Amino acid sequence: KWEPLRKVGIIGVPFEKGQKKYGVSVAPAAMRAARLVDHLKEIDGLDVKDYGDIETVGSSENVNVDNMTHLSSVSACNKKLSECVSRVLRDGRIALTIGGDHSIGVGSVDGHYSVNEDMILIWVDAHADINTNKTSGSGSVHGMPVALLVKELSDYWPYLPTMDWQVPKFSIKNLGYLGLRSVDHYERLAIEKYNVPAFAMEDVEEHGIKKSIKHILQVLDPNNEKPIHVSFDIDSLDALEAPSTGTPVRGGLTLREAISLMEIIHATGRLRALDLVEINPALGNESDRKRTIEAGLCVLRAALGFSRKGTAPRGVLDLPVQ
Ligand code: Z70
Ligand code: MN
Ligand code: MN
Repeated sequence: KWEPLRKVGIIGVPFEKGQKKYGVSVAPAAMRAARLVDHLKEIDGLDVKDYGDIETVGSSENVNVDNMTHLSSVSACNKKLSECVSRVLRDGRIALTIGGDHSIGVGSVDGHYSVNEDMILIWVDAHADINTNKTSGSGSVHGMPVALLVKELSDYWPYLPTMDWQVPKFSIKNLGYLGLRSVDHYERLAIEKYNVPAFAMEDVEEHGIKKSIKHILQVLDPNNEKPIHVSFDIDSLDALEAPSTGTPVRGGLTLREAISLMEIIHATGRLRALDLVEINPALGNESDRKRTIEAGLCVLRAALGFSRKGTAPRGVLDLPVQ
């Protein structure tokens, strides 16, 4: 019943105020300079449209919420991103959001939820990003997007000025994790309290990547009927695969595992939104930067239908004769 959607819309989000290091905001430009659009157009039958970058500068009010840095900037950027993701989806395209730090998951998922209320969310990350401002050790909003999104945690937040546009409606019952290996104590408590299917690296180790993602999909959507949103933090990959990121963690997914994961997601035919976040081209040397961007491109291409075994030319039955 579901056929992969062969149209994609790219949204760049040059935003980095959800964390403290300079450079994540350069990633959309770095990905485009690495010929992101051309690489995607090379995928058989894929129609690619670049919607450009979200405007991330602009006056932001000075709101003060305890242990939550740059909230008004985060809010303003995400509001615009949410509207843009909704527009891309209404145009009949997969929404591909290139961050930026992971605080932009708020706008991306919010925009997707507005169009597809039955969506499920796969958070691929070394981290769970489900802190509130009470539980966060850093005050950085990129560690909080999941907690901002899910309705079950809305009572655990104070009133957040500038965030009135975002009413958490997404249920934590539609969330799954993959790749975890750096989870804070209260994040673990939240995962257990709500029984979130969470495949940490030790689970990937035990079951393998294919069974891990298939299990998550089976739990969240046993009838194979729901649109899928994948929010992919590049730090889910091992630090050797993707060194140019703000919080590299050793012992992560190999690029092959991530490609395999994305091939399975693609094969469902239900991928409707994909975020790629936390690539920081300003960190590491030239080789690190190149490797990280290439890894990101490989992950995107696999999600959007590139086949490692190759594809024969469409409608052609024989080799050309002399
Ligand atoms: C920690 C926090 C985080 C990424 C770090 C870390 C969160 N749990 N996410 N790097 N990508 O500060 O809340
Ligand atoms: Mn993250
Ligand atoms: Mn992370």
